[in-house]
Amino acid sequence: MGSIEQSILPADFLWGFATAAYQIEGGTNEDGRGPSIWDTFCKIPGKIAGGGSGDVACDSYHRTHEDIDLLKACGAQAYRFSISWPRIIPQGGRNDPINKKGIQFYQQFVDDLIDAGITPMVTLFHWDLPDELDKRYGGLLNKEEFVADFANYARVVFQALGPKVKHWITFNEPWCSCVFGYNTGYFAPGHTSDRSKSEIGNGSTEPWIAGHNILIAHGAAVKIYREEFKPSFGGEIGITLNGDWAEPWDPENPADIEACDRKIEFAISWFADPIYHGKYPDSMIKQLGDRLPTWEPEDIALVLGSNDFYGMNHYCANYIRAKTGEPELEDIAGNLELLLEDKNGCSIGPITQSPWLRPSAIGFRKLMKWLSDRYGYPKIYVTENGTSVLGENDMPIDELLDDEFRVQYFRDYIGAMADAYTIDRVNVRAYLAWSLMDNFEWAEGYETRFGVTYVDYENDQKRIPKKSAKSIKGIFDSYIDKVEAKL
Ligand code: PNW
Repeated sequence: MGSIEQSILPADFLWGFATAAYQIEGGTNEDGRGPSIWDTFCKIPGKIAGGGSGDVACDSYHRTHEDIDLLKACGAQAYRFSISWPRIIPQGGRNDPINKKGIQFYQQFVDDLIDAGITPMVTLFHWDLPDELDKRYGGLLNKEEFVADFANYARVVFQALGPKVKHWITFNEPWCSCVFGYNTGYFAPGHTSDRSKSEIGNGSTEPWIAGHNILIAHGAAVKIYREEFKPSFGGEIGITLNGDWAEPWDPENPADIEACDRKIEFAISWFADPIYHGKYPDSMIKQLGDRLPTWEPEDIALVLGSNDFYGMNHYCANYIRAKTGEPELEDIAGNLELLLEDKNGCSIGPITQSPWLRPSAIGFRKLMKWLSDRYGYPKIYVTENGTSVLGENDMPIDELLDDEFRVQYFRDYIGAMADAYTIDRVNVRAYLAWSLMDNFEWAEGYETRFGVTYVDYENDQKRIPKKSAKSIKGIFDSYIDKVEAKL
């Protein structure tokens, strides 16, 4: 590299690992927890690979100390986890009883994390909606009820954990909740227009309604936090959006190049434009017409400016090929195809266990720059980044633990992030690897592993760190600036 200076990350950069309640906790019937839409969804035959559910998962509900030990052994500074709404309010609603035991569980956990020197980052909603709210009024589809119930739940959690938790995430990946929950039916509650998969659902309208309501609920929770808690507790709050990078399938075709921006707009700007610009992207308005809800002045007032930081979940990149005909009614992507290979048959990245995930670290850097340009260089927290490994679940244990593929993924992605910070002036300040341990990978069940720690589901959920668990600290140490002020 000669005279080129090495990229760095700032001295106060915060890094660690992420998980989500339903994916790790288990204990679904314990201490008064109510069912979530995922408990119900997992009971429907054929929805989850291998017929699994989160009933036991990693049993983290009973092993918080083991999880904290893992974090310490990895040298982690932060831990992002989510709160199970049906543990806090088993039926979910604002007039329903609050479950003290649920609150105590998370209070104790936060205390234990802080005692261990680990900064908690809390997600309020990582998809496990109390089932009762879906049955009572249609869950995310009912604006008045859902917003009021989420706001109430958020206030209860801020009150319980507010003095100790300084980093809050309202919603995890609303795109997944809307598209997989209400268009393809791949996730709970499984709505889709495809009657062979579900008796209910309208994939051409419901995703847009659910997304609109999530944004308003996010805005309502942020207003409560800023008005009632932030003045005394400090702290910050934002939403976490998923989004992958897009490269043209044919770089010489202007339609494919244009479709790349449209792809990111349909995936990310759907939520980020209202938050940073107070409106939906023009490309979405054009394609969706009156199926995209319009903003009431009081609603957009809640949403605009509601991020203290941009929560970025990011995994991979795709090649994008524009479709030529009129968009289909059920289209959620922006009238384009997502492909893993370009025009010449070149793969965007190596194959993993997840059909949708092929790593491309340069795409991470490019997307951070794209977001920074569009949204005015916000503070970015990377709230998830990681990979599955092809065939990992079937490997002999020694081979599985030696997950060099995952280590290389982290080297490449963390390096790309340091380049984005150093060269592109992207204001990235935190990074949480997905995931601390193998866990319930939603519709893919337990067959796909994302952990830096192996979980032996056959043997009492025993945890064994993989090579990647031991490698991330060294990667960060090589980038994080040792000297604060060079000015
Ligand atoms: C995210 N896709 O989900 C979630 O936030 C995590 O709970 C999950 O375990 C992790 O990524 C790994 O999948 C996604 O199909 C699930 O494009 C599926 C997709 C994207 C993100």
